[in-house]
Amino acid sequence: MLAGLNFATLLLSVAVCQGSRYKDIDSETVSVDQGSTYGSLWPLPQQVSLSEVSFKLSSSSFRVVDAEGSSAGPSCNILQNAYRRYYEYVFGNARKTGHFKRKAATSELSELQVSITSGDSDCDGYPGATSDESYELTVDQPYAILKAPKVWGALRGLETFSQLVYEDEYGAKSINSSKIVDFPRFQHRGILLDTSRHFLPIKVILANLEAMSINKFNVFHWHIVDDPSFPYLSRTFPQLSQMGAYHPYTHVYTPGDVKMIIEFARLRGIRVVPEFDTPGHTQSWGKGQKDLLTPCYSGSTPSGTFGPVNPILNTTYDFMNLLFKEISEVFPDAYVHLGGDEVDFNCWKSNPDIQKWMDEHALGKDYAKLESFYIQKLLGIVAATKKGSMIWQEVFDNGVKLPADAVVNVWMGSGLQEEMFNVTAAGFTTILSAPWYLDYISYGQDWQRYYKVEPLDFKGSDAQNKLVIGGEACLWGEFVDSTNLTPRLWPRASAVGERLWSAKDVTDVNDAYSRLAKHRCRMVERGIPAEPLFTSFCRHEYK
Ligand code: CP6
Repeated sequence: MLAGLNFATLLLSVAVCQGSRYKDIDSETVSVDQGSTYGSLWPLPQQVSLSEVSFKLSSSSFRVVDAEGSSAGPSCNILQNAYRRYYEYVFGNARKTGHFKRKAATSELSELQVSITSGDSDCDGYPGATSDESYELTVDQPYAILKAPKVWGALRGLETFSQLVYEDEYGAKSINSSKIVDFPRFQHRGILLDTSRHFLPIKVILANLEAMSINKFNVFHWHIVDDPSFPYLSRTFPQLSQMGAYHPYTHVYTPGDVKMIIEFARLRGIRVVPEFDTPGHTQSWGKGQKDLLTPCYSGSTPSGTFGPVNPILNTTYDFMNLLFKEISEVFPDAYVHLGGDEVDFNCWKSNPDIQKWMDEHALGKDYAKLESFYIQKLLGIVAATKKGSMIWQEVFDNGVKLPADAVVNVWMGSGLQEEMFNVTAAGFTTILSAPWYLDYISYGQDWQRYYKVEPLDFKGSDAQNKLVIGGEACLWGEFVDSTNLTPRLWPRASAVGERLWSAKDVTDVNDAYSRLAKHRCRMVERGIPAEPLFTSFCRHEYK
């Protein structure tokens, strides 16, 4: 069929169809790179002063070392690991042998000294909701100095240092004398990946954690299970993945896999917040756990299909108790995401036992109340494991009495400002996802749309603004797997990264374009297949 079609005609008709849309896209599209005074820095640090004075960096003499008096030493894995990583990134494609002098020449920078300035470096811990990521970087002779209260800031500063290094035509590395003072505008800067719609191999997850650290993201929101598959291998309930995963051995995350992902993330200052979404989005759970889901009825007989988690059975809560106890032990983060989104009430409506129970408990026909009853109990179960809860906005909207430390994840685009206002007026912390659904794709430079979002663009008080702790870019998994996930996410998520890290007034799209195009090439050089912004080339193309 297709072979018979004239391909040129096909293309032409597509172009004509979209004709009306071309104009406004073109006016949005920045096609001339006017250069940025800030080189390739991304996200832009809070304070940057760069001088014209430049130093050479030689792969044979340059070292990253612990400064004297640093509270982290050679036993700090996070730093030692990062020193090696960034040395490789800086000199990765430089000629290795004999080209440079062993001894540093006068115009050479010989060392980056890293100093952790607070008594406890946090080196042996996990990053958390209040971790300090600030740092100060001074590049001058005879050495550059990176100071940070905690290792987390040192990680961000090392990334910035590596972004200041540039290459001359002969491949020699240089860096300019500079002074940077930096800290994030928002504490919570997340990426949501969905491993249920498609299984994502460990390698893909790790590559994206690496890309996250390059973009100064610090939360991996792991939407690990959902309707289509249950890839989490539970020690307590192994039948969940045995029956519910796409494949019981090849498409699961074993305890060892999960450990590896958490450690890889920790070394990059990234929290791993798992989401076990209930009571909706749980079709795959039902395959391995009998009586967990509500049987749907057609008329007076069970139809053979199942709905959300059954909220009226004690066995449901026994199960959740054990599962969330395990989760609290497997995932070290102080928060677990409980979902609570998009619950379809039709099945509950059809089921006579649910009807009867609701009558007995004076809930009438209010299914949002039934959902709230369930979530309320689940919040208690999670609180008993000493964890905090994150939940999607519906849980707040339904009037559930939330613990004071609950985090409300706002994802619905309509009525967004009002929702942000209401959640913060009620005193809850919130993270914004609604404008950053990166699974939506369209023609042109949609990163600019994500870039232009201002999270505090609702009419709240200062106290309300403080409750907006950040945001998340979401890449839901229906249309992505290991073949296309990384280029679809990067550099589009980078736009969100700068919005969440940099100062509020960093909004110049032309300046951003120039820096982001270079930043994207840097990701490509580092082995991350980030897609192009527009017509361009990279000095070192993806191999
Ligand atoms: N899966 C889950 C999804 C979505 C949500 N939850 C979703 C809904 C609407 C859009 C994109 C994603 N795929 N579990 C909502 C939070 Cl447009």
